[in-house]
Amino acid sequence: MAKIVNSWNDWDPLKHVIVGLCDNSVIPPEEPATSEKVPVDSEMRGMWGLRPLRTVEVGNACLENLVKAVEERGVVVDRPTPLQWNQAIGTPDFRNDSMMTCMPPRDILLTVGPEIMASANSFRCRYFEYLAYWPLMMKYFEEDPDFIWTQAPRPRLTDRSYKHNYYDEKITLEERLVRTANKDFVTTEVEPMWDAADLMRMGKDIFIQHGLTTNRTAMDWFQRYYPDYRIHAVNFPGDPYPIHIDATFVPLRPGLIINNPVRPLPEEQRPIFEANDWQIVEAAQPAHDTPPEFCYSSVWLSMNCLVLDPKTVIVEASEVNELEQMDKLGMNAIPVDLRGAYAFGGGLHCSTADVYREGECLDYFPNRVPDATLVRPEMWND
Ligand code: DAV
Repeated sequence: MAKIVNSWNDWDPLKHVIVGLCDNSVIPPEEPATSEKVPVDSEMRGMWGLRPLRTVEVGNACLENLVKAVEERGVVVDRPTPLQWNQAIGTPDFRNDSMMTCMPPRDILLTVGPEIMASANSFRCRYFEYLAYWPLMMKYFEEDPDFIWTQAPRPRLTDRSYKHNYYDEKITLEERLVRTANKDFVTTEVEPMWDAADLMRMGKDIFIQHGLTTNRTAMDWFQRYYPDYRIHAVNFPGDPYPIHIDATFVPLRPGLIINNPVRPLPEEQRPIFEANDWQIVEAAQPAHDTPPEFCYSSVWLSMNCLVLDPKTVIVEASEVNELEQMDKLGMNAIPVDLRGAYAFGGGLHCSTADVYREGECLDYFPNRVPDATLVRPEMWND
């Protein structure tokens, strides 16, 4: 019996990873959670159905580039088993005309040490996405006696889980930013809802972005589920569509984070980083002015990199500014052409989910200071 699953952060040496697949991917129909997130000026507004086959082929070819790049460096790669995502689904609480994809595994699978947990996504179209990973989970379960296979409490996703009329065609960007700053998001607090890509794992500390896809109740749930870890809530008021932390606040190695310059971490949330010698530097400007066709992520996928070890990082090949910045920061940057996969839900980090990184659970924040980000501060008063 072998040790298959182990990962405590995003930078320890990567040995085993899941890379998504674009097969049968669908642009999902509007639903309460998603009508709020497709930017008003996006060509994807009001459009749904199977993605054009040519784009699926290009996306998969890009993912093959990534598979090849990591395999050449000794990383074992697993792939999900896609479902026929254009099927309609139903539960006792809702019906939806289709599912979505299994391309960004990072949104679905959360690895914490020997545990992989399937998420509690707020999008109805993603309710059954975890099934694409179940064959792999069963394999890890058979091979690794210490693997902990978990499913977070399943949200009901009734209409009560969303604010209605949250989205209004006439709302200006400024008004949207005011909402974000006030932490006024489409999801309500009637149950825990979260995407795994909203969590940044740092050993004993887990930082969670409060935004459109992850609510405060989820953070409270995490603090009770992981009583030995410190759960922190962060938010980024400069982002009009805050979804996932990995194009906003990205650790490269112990002590170094790149932060999206238009989505800076608010001052009052910085002391925990400053007291522990974590440097927060502005990420380089994206090389592109617009996202590629049929893509609902922002141009900031430029910083959505995959760290292979504290000295080595994979960066998208066309992101020349980010490649140059990595070099300046002392990282050996490997370019991989992945832009053709962006439309399926993200960049290099999104496209993957950790199975095994060397290393153990360390405390990267040993200096305790008053910390406005703690979800349950009373648990950590020394
Ligand atoms: O900037 O659009 C994309 C993150 C996808 N996991 C953005 C966030």
